[in-house]
Amino acid sequence: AALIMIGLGYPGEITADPMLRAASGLAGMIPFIYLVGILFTEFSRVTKEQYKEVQGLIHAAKWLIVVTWCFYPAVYFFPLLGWSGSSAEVALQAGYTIADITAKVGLGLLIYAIARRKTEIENHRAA
Ligand SMILES: *C/C=C(C)/C=C/C=C(C)/C=C/C1=C(C)CCCC1(C)C
Repeated sequence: AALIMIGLGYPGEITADPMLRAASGLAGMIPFIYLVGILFTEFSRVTKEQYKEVQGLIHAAKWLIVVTWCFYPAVYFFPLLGWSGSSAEVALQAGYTIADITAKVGLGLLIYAIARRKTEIENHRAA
């Protein structure tokens, strides 16, 4: 679904035609909504199977993914609001960069925190 989402969004990203951008972006929204739905249900299901001490962190990871992923289509649709030229391009690239840093670095730190917490719990139980 992620590959299909990127594949559908790509033609709109490299065109100057606003109609193609809109159609391509809307088509990409279909697998996106499917993915976010899966993320939500699966995260909620597996969170219950984890130690109580890490459930809050996993919950935070779920929300970080959902919120940061919504940045991408929002930024993608920027140029369709009638904004054009170099400032629109800079806004677009800045938007994607902020989304990338938050989604990747933020999620990486949360995963690290979850792994540490679980290791602490398991070491404590083994001792
Ligand atoms: C680290 C990179 C991440 C998390 C990238 C996520 C990208 C998306 C969620 C992209 C979504 C798009 C749509 C929903 C519509 C079509 C255009 C895209 C590909 C920007």
